[in-house]
Amino acid sequence: MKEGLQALLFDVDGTLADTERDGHRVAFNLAFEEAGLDWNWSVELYGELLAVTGGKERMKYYLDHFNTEFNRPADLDGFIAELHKAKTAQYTALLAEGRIPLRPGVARLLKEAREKGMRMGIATTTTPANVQALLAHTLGPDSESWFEVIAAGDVVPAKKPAPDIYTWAMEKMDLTPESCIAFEDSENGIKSSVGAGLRTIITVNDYTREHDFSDAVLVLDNLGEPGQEFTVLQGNKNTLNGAGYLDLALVQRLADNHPAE
Ligand code: XBP
Ligand code: MG
Repeated sequence: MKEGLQALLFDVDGTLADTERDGHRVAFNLAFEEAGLDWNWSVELYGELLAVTGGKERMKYYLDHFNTEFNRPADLDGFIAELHKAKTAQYTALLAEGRIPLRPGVARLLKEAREKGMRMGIATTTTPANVQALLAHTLGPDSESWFEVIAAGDVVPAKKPAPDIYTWAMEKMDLTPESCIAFEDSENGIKSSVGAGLRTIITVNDYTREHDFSDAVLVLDNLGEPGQEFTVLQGNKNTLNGAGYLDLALVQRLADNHPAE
């Protein structure tokens, strides 16, 4: 029997909120300053560093490719781990100040899915504390419970673009790719979700607008709101029936029209 759509799986950074340029990047620079390091990641450099997912992995990539002169401590992994803890503290403080809002349509779609009993999960490369802080400070203290699974950070050996985090989330939810659809923002993200067999809806941001989303079911500038329509960047407009924002009915139509392979 063909399974209908049972669950929505969400990426976090760039998808739920536009967190990278004014959130994570700022937090990294504050942690570097706090540690007395002369490292400073500009908006442009950070765009290059985003090729690597995971903050710890991104700092190592930075040293290997952009700061080879740095006099590395003997325990480099330990040094990076400590720096990353400080960065996470800085980032969650930024979220607590309400500096990073959810993207258009995200709260609306999450609330509709919850009201209509659509199961939800999160599959992200970021640190669990960051997800908890984003949800708490944008949707309220109980919003973490809206998601059956928060698959985040180091819970899997290989981060995106590997499919591991999505596969892990579906295993925990006892779901197959045929009954899920993923929401992503980047090339690393869609490689991961499609690699796990998932149909994927993309909302781009300034860092990812030019990425390759040829495997996406639909590419939008954002999920849209009534009166604040989305722009379709890629996808079959017939399925959209003139819709201007993504609601659950449209997600289900997209899933029905694009059977999982
Ligand atoms: C985005 C990432 C994360 C964040 C930084 O994750 O790659 O590494 O940039 O967060 P996603 P951490 O798009 O999968 O949500 O420093 O906690 O890794
Ligand atoms: Mg992302």
